[in-house]
Amino acid sequence: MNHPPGTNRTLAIVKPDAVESGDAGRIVAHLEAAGFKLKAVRMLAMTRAQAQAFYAVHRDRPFYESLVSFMTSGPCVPMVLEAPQAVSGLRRAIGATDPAEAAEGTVRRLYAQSKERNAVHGSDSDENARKEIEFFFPEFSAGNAS
Ligand code: FUP
Repeated sequence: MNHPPGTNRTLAIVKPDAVESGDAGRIVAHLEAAGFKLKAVRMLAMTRAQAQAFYAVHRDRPFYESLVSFMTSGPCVPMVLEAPQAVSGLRRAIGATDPAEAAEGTVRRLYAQSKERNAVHGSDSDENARKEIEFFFPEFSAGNAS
């Protein structure tokens, strides 16, 4: 393959709102049907420290504290997904941050409640995908995963 290691993988998270509403399985099935192969998955309740670290890039934004509270309000389901052009493909499949702006048939359009409680996360670049995969799956770095 021509691409650097990891560029065909991305990280998705089914967020606490969608786990609570019982849509986690449907969201995984939606992504599998969209062509992503599930390579790793786990469920955890993030600590505040984990959520703060995961969203550190947003720490100066007005929604940061609320976002951290939401992301620690219940368990979430991070997963590693594999497909050609995984990062851009997942962003397309999940839709715009605000479900009111998300395209028809996208995960957020189907399952999200608001811009904050928006059902799912998807890495926004290959570099962030590698970092975010490492964050939740340290055993699954590009070097040692098959
Ligand atoms: P996205 O990459 O689509 O998840 O969106 P952003 O990186 O812009 O935002 C990260 C997370 O912050 C979103 F998933 C939800 C949250 N957010 C808010 O709660 N309010 C906002 O106004 C913008 C983002």
